[in-house]
Amino acid sequence: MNKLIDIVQHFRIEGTVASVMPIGNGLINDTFLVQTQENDKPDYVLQRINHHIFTDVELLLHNIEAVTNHLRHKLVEQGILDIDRRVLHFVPTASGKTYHFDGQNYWRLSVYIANTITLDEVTPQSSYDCGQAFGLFQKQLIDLKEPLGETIPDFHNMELRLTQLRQAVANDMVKRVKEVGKELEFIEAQAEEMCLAEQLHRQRLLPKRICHCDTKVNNMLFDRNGKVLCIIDLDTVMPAYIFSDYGDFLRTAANNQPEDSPELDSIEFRWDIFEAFTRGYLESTASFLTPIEREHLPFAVALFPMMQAVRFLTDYLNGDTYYKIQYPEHNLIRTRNQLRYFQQIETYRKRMSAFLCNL
Ligand code: GN1
Ligand code: MG
Repeated sequence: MNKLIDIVQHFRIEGTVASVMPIGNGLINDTFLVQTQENDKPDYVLQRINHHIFTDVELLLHNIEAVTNHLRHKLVEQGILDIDRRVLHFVPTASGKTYHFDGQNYWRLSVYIANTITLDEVTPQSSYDCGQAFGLFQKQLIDLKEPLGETIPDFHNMELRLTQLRQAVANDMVKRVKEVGKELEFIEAQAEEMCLAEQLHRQRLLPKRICHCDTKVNNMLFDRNGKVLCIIDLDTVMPAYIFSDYGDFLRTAANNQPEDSPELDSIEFRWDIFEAFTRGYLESTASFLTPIEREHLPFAVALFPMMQAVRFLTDYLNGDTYYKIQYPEHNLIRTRNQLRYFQQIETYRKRMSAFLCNL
Protein backbone atom coordinates (compact mmCIF):
# COMPACT_ATOMS: atom_id res chain seq x y z
CA MET A 1 0.00 0.00 0.00
CA ASN A 2 2.81 2.44 0.85
CA LYS A 3 4.39 1.69 -2.47
CA LEU A 4 1.11 2.43 -4.23
CA ILE A 5 0.77 5.72 -2.35
CA ASP A 6 4.28 6.65 -3.48
CA ILE A 7 3.27 5.98 -7.05
CA VAL A 8 0.19 8.20 -6.76
CA GLN A 9 2.42 11.04 -5.51
CA HIS A 10 4.04 11.23 -8.93
CA PHE A 11 0.78 12.51 -10.40
CA ARG A 12 -0.67 15.99 -10.08
CA ILE A 13 -3.51 15.07 -7.76
CA GLU A 14 -5.61 17.29 -5.57
CA GLY A 15 -5.96 16.36 -1.92
CA THR A 16 -4.22 13.86 0.38
CA VAL A 17 -4.31 10.14 -0.23
CA ALA A 18 -6.24 8.28 2.47
CA SER A 19 -6.31 4.75 1.01
CA VAL A 20 -5.54 2.69 -2.08
CA MET A 21 -7.44 -0.54 -2.62
CA PRO A 22 -7.99 -2.98 -5.49
CA ILE A 23 -11.18 -2.69 -7.57
CA GLY A 24 -12.52 -4.37 -10.70
CA ASN A 25 -12.04 -7.84 -12.08
CA GLY A 26 -10.16 -7.44 -15.35
CA LEU A 27 -8.08 -10.33 -16.58
CA ILE A 28 -5.18 -8.17 -17.75
CA ASN A 29 -4.42 -4.92 -15.85
CA ASP A 30 -4.47 -4.24 -12.09
CA THR A 31 -6.80 -1.47 -10.95
CA PHE A 32 -6.97 0.42 -7.64
CA LEU A 33 -9.28 3.01 -6.15
CA VAL A 34 -7.39 5.91 -4.59
CA GLN A 35 -9.45 7.72 -1.96
CA THR A 36 -8.53 11.18 -0.77
CA GLN A 37 -9.17 12.47 2.74
CA GLU A 38 -10.94 15.67 1.76
CA ASN A 39 -14.62 15.57 0.83
CA ASP A 40 -14.24 18.32 -1.73
CA LYS A 41 -11.39 16.61 -3.59
CA PRO A 42 -11.86 13.88 -6.17
CA ASP A 43 -10.91 10.23 -5.74
CA TYR A 44 -8.83 8.57 -8.43
CA VAL A 45 -8.36 5.29 -10.28
CA LEU A 46 -4.79 4.01 -10.48
CA GLN A 47 -3.92 1.35 -13.04
CA ARG A 48 -0.84 -0.72 -13.63
CA ILE A 49 -0.62 -1.28 -17.36
CA ASN A 50 0.27 -4.84 -18.28
CA HIS A 51 3.18 -4.01 -20.58
CA HIS A 52 3.80 -7.65 -21.46
CA ILE A 53 0.49 -7.47 -23.29
CA PHE A 54 0.38 -3.79 -24.21
CA THR A 55 4.01 -3.60 -25.27
CA ASP A 56 3.80 -0.09 -26.75
CA VAL A 57 2.72 1.98 -23.77
CA GLU A 58 3.37 5.28 -25.56
CA LEU A 59 1.05 4.27 -28.38
CA LEU A 60 -1.59 3.10 -25.93
CA LEU A 61 -1.63 6.42 -24.13
CA HIS A 62 -1.49 8.35 -27.39
CA ASN A 63 -4.64 6.52 -28.57
CA ILE A 64 -6.45 7.17 -25.32
CA GLU A 65 -5.54 10.83 -25.31
CA ALA A 66 -6.64 11.32 -28.91
CA VAL A 67 -9.94 9.55 -28.26
CA THR A 68 -10.84 11.26 -24.98
CA ASN A 69 -9.94 14.71 -26.40
CA HIS A 70 -12.11 14.07 -29.44
CA LEU A 71 -15.05 12.85 -27.35
CA ARG A 72 -14.72 15.82 -25.01
CA HIS A 73 -14.79 18.16 -27.99
CA LYS A 74 -18.00 16.52 -29.25
CA LEU A 75 -19.64 16.90 -25.84
CA VAL A 76 -18.74 20.61 -25.78
CA GLU A 77 -20.22 21.03 -29.26
CA GLN A 78 -23.43 19.41 -28.11
CA GLY A 79 -23.62 21.77 -25.14
CA ILE A 80 -23.45 18.94 -22.60
CA LEU A 81 -22.74 20.21 -19.11
CA ASP A 82 -21.51 17.24 -17.06
CA ILE A 83 -18.60 16.52 -19.40
CA ASP A 84 -16.35 15.23 -16.64
CA ARG A 85 -18.88 12.52 -15.93
CA ARG A 86 -19.15 11.55 -19.61
CA VAL A 87 -15.55 10.99 -20.60
CA LEU A 88 -12.48 9.81 -18.69
CA HIS A 89 -10.01 12.41 -17.54
CA PHE A 90 -6.38 11.31 -17.10
CA VAL A 91 -4.14 13.14 -14.67
CA PRO A 92 -0.61 14.05 -15.85
CA THR A 93 2.51 13.35 -13.80
CA ALA A 94 4.55 16.13 -12.24
CA SER A 95 6.73 16.14 -15.34
CA GLY A 96 3.69 16.41 -17.59
CA LYS A 97 3.63 12.84 -18.87
CA THR A 98 0.54 10.65 -19.26
CA TYR A 99 2.11 7.76 -17.33
CA HIS A 100 4.67 7.06 -14.62
CA PHE A 101 7.35 4.41 -15.08
CA ASP A 102 8.78 3.17 -11.77
CA GLY A 103 11.65 1.23 -13.30
CA GLN A 104 9.55 -1.92 -13.60
CA ASN A 105 5.94 -1.03 -14.20
CA TYR A 106 3.90 1.58 -16.04
CA TRP A 107 1.14 3.39 -14.15
CA ARG A 108 -1.58 5.87 -15.08
CA LEU A 109 -4.17 7.72 -13.09
CA SER A 110 -7.64 8.97 -13.93
CA VAL A 111 -10.24 10.90 -11.97
CA TYR A 112 -12.81 8.61 -10.37
CA ILE A 113 -16.30 9.51 -11.53
CA ALA A 114 -18.29 9.68 -8.29
CA ASN A 115 -21.82 8.35 -7.75
CA THR A 116 -21.66 5.86 -10.56
CA ILE A 117 -22.28 2.14 -10.67
CA THR A 118 -21.10 -0.68 -12.88
CA LEU A 119 -23.29 -3.63 -13.76
CA ASP A 120 -22.17 -7.22 -14.06
CA GLU A 121 -25.48 -8.44 -15.39
CA VAL A 122 -27.72 -6.97 -18.03
CA THR A 123 -31.43 -6.50 -18.55
CA PRO A 124 -33.02 -5.84 -21.94
CA GLN A 125 -33.19 -2.15 -20.98
CA SER A 126 -29.52 -1.84 -20.05
CA SER A 127 -28.56 -3.85 -23.16
CA TYR A 128 -30.51 -1.46 -25.33
CA ASP A 129 -28.75 1.47 -23.62
CA CYS A 130 -25.36 -0.17 -24.09
CA GLY A 131 -26.13 -0.83 -27.75
CA GLN A 132 -26.92 2.83 -28.24
CA ALA A 133 -23.87 3.97 -26.27
CA PHE A 134 -21.30 1.68 -27.90
CA GLY A 135 -22.80 2.49 -31.30
CA LEU A 136 -22.56 6.20 -30.54
CA PHE A 137 -18.94 5.75 -29.46
CA GLN A 138 -18.12 4.37 -32.93
CA LYS A 139 -20.15 7.10 -34.59
CA GLN A 140 -18.46 9.92 -32.70
CA LEU A 141 -15.04 8.61 -33.61
CA ILE A 142 -15.75 8.34 -37.34
CA ASP A 143 -14.30 11.80 -37.96
CA LEU A 144 -11.28 11.44 -35.68
CA LYS A 145 -8.42 12.96 -37.69
CA GLU A 146 -5.53 11.67 -35.64
CA PRO A 147 -4.48 8.20 -36.78
CA LEU A 148 -4.63 5.52 -34.07
CA GLY A 149 -2.37 2.49 -33.89
CA GLU A 150 -3.32 -1.06 -32.92
CA THR A 151 -2.34 -1.35 -29.24
CA ILE A 152 -2.30 -5.11 -29.72
CA PRO A 153 -1.56 -5.67 -33.42
CA ASP A 154 -4.23 -7.81 -35.13
CA PHE A 155 -6.05 -8.08 -31.81
CA HIS A 156 -9.29 -9.47 -33.25
CA ASN A 157 -7.81 -11.07 -36.36
CA MET A 158 -9.24 -14.58 -36.45
CA GLU A 159 -6.67 -15.87 -38.92
CA LEU A 160 -3.89 -14.84 -36.58
CA ARG A 161 -5.67 -16.31 -33.54
CA LEU A 162 -5.97 -19.65 -35.35
CA THR A 163 -2.31 -19.52 -36.34
CA GLN A 164 -1.40 -18.93 -32.70
CA LEU A 165 -3.52 -21.90 -31.64
CA ARG A 166 -1.90 -24.17 -34.25
CA GLN A 167 1.50 -23.00 -33.09
CA ALA A 168 0.60 -23.80 -29.49
CA VAL A 169 -0.54 -27.27 -30.57
CA ALA A 170 2.74 -27.83 -32.43
CA ASN A 171 4.81 -26.70 -29.43
CA ASP A 172 2.71 -28.56 -26.85
CA MET A 173 4.70 -26.76 -24.15
CA VAL A 174 2.95 -28.27 -21.15
CA LYS A 175 1.77 -31.56 -22.70
CA ARG A 176 -1.91 -30.70 -22.68
CA VAL A 177 -2.71 -31.27 -26.36
CA LYS A 178 -3.76 -34.85 -25.68
CA GLU A 179 -6.58 -33.58 -23.40
CA VAL A 180 -8.17 -31.29 -25.96
CA GLY A 181 -8.61 -33.38 -29.12
CA LYS A 182 -12.36 -32.87 -29.25
CA GLU A 183 -12.13 -29.11 -28.81
CA LEU A 184 -9.46 -28.79 -31.50
CA GLU A 185 -11.47 -30.86 -33.94
CA PHE A 186 -14.55 -28.74 -33.38
CA ILE A 187 -12.63 -25.49 -33.83
CA GLU A 188 -10.94 -26.68 -37.02
CA ALA A 189 -14.31 -27.63 -38.51
CA GLN A 190 -15.45 -23.99 -38.14
CA ALA A 191 -12.12 -22.35 -38.84
CA GLU A 192 -12.55 -21.34 -42.46
CA GLU A 193 -15.99 -19.81 -42.12
CA MET A 194 -14.84 -17.91 -39.04
CA CYS A 195 -12.21 -16.05 -41.10
CA LEU A 196 -14.83 -14.35 -43.26
CA ALA A 197 -14.08 -10.87 -41.91
CA GLU A 198 -10.44 -11.03 -42.97
CA GLN A 199 -11.53 -12.31 -46.40
CA LEU A 200 -14.01 -9.46 -46.84
CA HIS A 201 -11.38 -6.96 -45.76
CA ARG A 202 -8.91 -8.22 -48.37
CA GLN A 203 -11.64 -7.83 -50.99
CA ARG A 204 -12.03 -4.22 -49.78
CA LEU A 205 -15.60 -4.94 -48.74
CA LEU A 206 -15.12 -4.39 -45.02
CA PRO A 207 -13.49 -1.28 -43.55
CA LYS A 208 -11.72 -0.86 -40.23
CA ARG A 209 -13.20 1.83 -38.00
CA ILE A 210 -12.27 3.01 -34.54
CA CYS A 211 -13.75 0.50 -32.10
CA HIS A 212 -13.60 -0.05 -28.36
CA CYS A 213 -12.74 -3.76 -28.66
CA ASP A 214 -13.70 -4.73 -25.09
CA THR A 215 -17.40 -3.99 -24.97
CA LYS A 216 -18.42 -5.67 -21.76
CA VAL A 217 -21.26 -4.21 -19.74
CA ASN A 218 -18.81 -3.67 -16.87
CA ASN A 219 -16.86 -1.27 -19.06
CA MET A 220 -19.78 1.17 -18.93
CA LEU A 221 -20.50 3.52 -16.03
CA PHE A 222 -24.15 4.21 -15.16
CA ASP A 223 -25.54 6.88 -12.87
CA ARG A 224 -27.61 5.89 -9.85
CA ASN A 225 -30.78 5.96 -11.94
CA GLY A 226 -29.32 3.46 -14.38
CA LYS A 227 -28.61 5.99 -17.13
CA VAL A 228 -25.46 5.42 -19.22
CA LEU A 229 -22.76 7.95 -18.46
CA CYS A 230 -19.34 6.95 -19.67
CA ILE A 231 -17.39 4.21 -21.44
CA ILE A 232 -14.24 3.11 -19.63
CA ASP A 233 -11.31 0.71 -20.20
CA LEU A 234 -10.00 2.36 -23.35
CA ASP A 235 -6.77 0.35 -23.74
CA THR A 236 -8.01 -1.61 -26.69
CA VAL A 237 -9.55 1.31 -28.57
CA MET A 238 -8.11 0.86 -32.07
CA PRO A 239 -8.99 0.37 -35.73
CA ALA A 240 -11.01 -2.86 -36.10
CA TYR A 241 -14.11 -4.18 -37.83
CA ILE A 242 -17.33 -2.98 -36.20
CA PHE A 243 -18.02 -6.67 -35.48
CA SER A 244 -15.67 -6.37 -32.51
CA ASP A 245 -17.90 -4.08 -30.50
CA TYR A 246 -21.17 -5.62 -31.57
CA GLY A 247 -20.11 -9.26 -31.26
CA ASP A 248 -18.02 -9.04 -28.12
CA PHE A 249 -20.81 -7.40 -26.13
CA LEU A 250 -23.22 -10.21 -26.97
CA ARG A 251 -20.49 -12.78 -26.23
CA THR A 252 -20.72 -11.94 -22.55
CA ALA A 253 -24.11 -10.26 -22.15
CA ALA A 254 -26.32 -12.73 -24.02
CA ASN A 255 -24.70 -15.78 -22.42
CA ASN A 256 -26.86 -16.48 -19.39
CA GLN A 257 -23.80 -18.04 -17.70
CA PRO A 258 -20.48 -16.34 -16.88
CA GLU A 259 -17.72 -17.09 -19.40
CA ASP A 260 -16.04 -19.49 -16.98
CA SER A 261 -19.08 -21.40 -15.78
CA PRO A 262 -18.53 -25.16 -15.98
CA GLU A 263 -22.33 -25.71 -16.12
CA LEU A 264 -22.36 -26.33 -19.86
CA ASP A 265 -25.91 -27.64 -19.97
CA SER A 266 -27.20 -24.42 -18.44
CA ILE A 267 -25.74 -22.20 -21.14
CA GLU A 268 -28.41 -20.42 -23.16
CA PHE A 269 -28.36 -17.64 -25.71
CA ARG A 270 -30.57 -14.82 -24.48
CA TRP A 271 -32.62 -13.69 -27.45
CA ASP A 272 -34.17 -10.82 -25.48
CA ILE A 273 -30.72 -9.37 -24.86
CA PHE A 274 -29.75 -9.83 -28.51
CA GLU A 275 -32.87 -8.03 -29.69
CA ALA A 276 -32.52 -5.11 -27.28
CA PHE A 277 -28.81 -4.58 -27.89
CA THR A 278 -29.24 -4.79 -31.66
CA ARG A 279 -32.02 -2.22 -31.67
CA GLY A 280 -29.92 0.23 -29.65
CA TYR A 281 -26.78 -0.38 -31.69
CA LEU A 282 -28.54 0.07 -35.04
CA GLU A 283 -30.19 3.28 -33.90
CA SER A 284 -26.80 4.86 -33.30
CA THR A 285 -24.97 3.43 -36.29
CA ALA A 286 -27.62 3.63 -39.04
CA SER A 287 -25.95 6.66 -40.63
CA PHE A 288 -22.67 4.92 -41.43
CA LEU A 289 -23.02 1.11 -41.39
CA THR A 290 -22.67 -0.39 -44.84
CA PRO A 291 -25.08 -3.15 -45.98
CA ILE A 292 -22.22 -5.66 -45.73
CA GLU A 293 -21.48 -4.69 -42.14
CA ARG A 294 -25.14 -4.85 -41.24
CA GLU A 295 -25.90 -8.17 -42.85
CA HIS A 296 -22.91 -9.84 -41.18
CA LEU A 297 -23.91 -8.90 -37.63
CA PRO A 298 -25.19 -12.47 -36.95
CA PHE A 299 -21.79 -13.72 -38.09
CA ALA A 300 -20.19 -11.40 -35.52
CA VAL A 301 -22.36 -12.87 -32.76
CA ALA A 302 -20.94 -16.32 -33.55
CA LEU A 303 -17.39 -15.13 -34.26
CA PHE A 304 -16.57 -13.71 -30.85
CA PRO A 305 -17.28 -16.76 -28.68
CA MET A 306 -15.33 -18.82 -31.20
CA MET A 307 -12.40 -16.40 -31.19
CA GLN A 308 -12.44 -16.29 -27.41
CA ALA A 309 -12.46 -20.10 -27.25
CA VAL A 310 -9.43 -20.12 -29.54
CA ARG A 311 -7.65 -17.58 -27.33
CA PHE A 312 -8.46 -19.38 -24.07
CA LEU A 313 -7.40 -22.72 -25.51
CA THR A 314 -4.16 -21.27 -26.88
CA ASP A 315 -3.36 -19.94 -23.42
CA TYR A 316 -4.20 -23.29 -21.85
CA LEU A 317 -1.81 -25.05 -24.23
CA ASN A 318 0.90 -22.44 -23.63
CA GLY A 319 0.74 -22.98 -19.88
CA ASP A 320 -1.53 -20.05 -18.86
CA THR A 321 0.75 -17.11 -19.51
CA TYR A 322 -1.85 -14.57 -20.72
CA TYR A 323 -5.10 -14.67 -18.74
CA LYS A 324 -5.23 -14.61 -14.97
CA ILE A 325 -6.44 -18.00 -13.74
CA GLN A 326 -7.78 -19.20 -10.39
CA TYR A 327 -7.17 -22.95 -10.84
CA PRO A 328 -5.22 -25.09 -13.34
CA GLU A 329 -8.12 -25.98 -15.66
CA HIS A 330 -9.59 -22.49 -15.67
CA ASN A 331 -8.72 -21.75 -19.31
CA LEU A 332 -10.00 -25.16 -20.41
CA ILE A 333 -13.32 -24.60 -18.65
CA ARG A 334 -13.54 -21.17 -20.28
CA THR A 335 -12.86 -22.73 -23.67
CA ARG A 336 -15.61 -25.33 -23.28
CA ASN A 337 -18.03 -22.69 -22.10
CA GLN A 338 -17.39 -20.52 -25.17
CA LEU A 339 -17.67 -23.46 -27.55
CA ARG A 340 -20.98 -24.58 -26.08
CA TYR A 341 -22.25 -21.03 -26.27
CA PHE A 342 -21.14 -20.87 -29.91
CA GLN A 343 -23.20 -24.00 -30.63
CA GLN A 344 -26.24 -22.39 -29.05
CA ILE A 345 -25.77 -19.29 -31.17
CA GLU A 346 -25.55 -21.32 -34.35
CA THR A 347 -29.14 -22.45 -33.86
CA TYR A 348 -30.23 -18.78 -33.86
CA ARG A 349 -28.26 -17.45 -36.83
CA LYS A 350 -31.13 -17.61 -39.37
CA ARG A 351 -33.56 -16.08 -36.94
CA MET A 352 -31.12 -13.23 -36.30
CA SER A 353 -30.84 -12.51 -40.03
CA ALA A 354 -34.62 -12.48 -40.37
CA PHE A 355 -34.89 -10.12 -37.40
CA LEU A 356 -32.39 -7.73 -39.00
CA CYS A 357 -34.25 -7.78 -42.32
CA ASN A 358 -37.49 -6.83 -40.59
CA LEU A 359 -36.07 -4.01 -38.46
C1 GN1 B 1 -9.51 -9.56 -21.37
O1 GN1 B 1 -9.14 -7.97 -18.81
P1 GN1 B 1 -10.44 -7.85 -19.50
O2 GN1 B 1 -11.49 -8.71 -18.86
O3 GN1 B 1 -10.88 -6.42 -19.70
C2 GN1 B 1 -9.11 -9.46 -22.85
C3 GN1 B 1 -10.35 -9.49 -23.72
C4 GN1 B 1 -11.07 -10.78 -23.47
C5 GN1 B 1 -11.40 -10.93 -21.98
C6 GN1 B 1 -11.98 -12.27 -21.68
C7 GN1 B 1 -6.41 -7.04 -23.75
O4 GN1 B 1 -10.26 -8.43 -21.01
O5 GN1 B 1 -9.99 -9.41 -25.07
O6 GN1 B 1 -12.24 -10.80 -24.21
O7 GN1 B 1 -10.22 -10.76 -21.16
N1 GN1 B 1 -8.35 -8.25 -23.06
C8 GN1 B 1 -7.15 -8.31 -23.67
O8 GN1 B 1 -12.65 -12.22 -20.48
O9 GN1 B 1 -6.67 -9.35 -24.12
MG1 MG C 1 -11.89 -4.66 -19.10
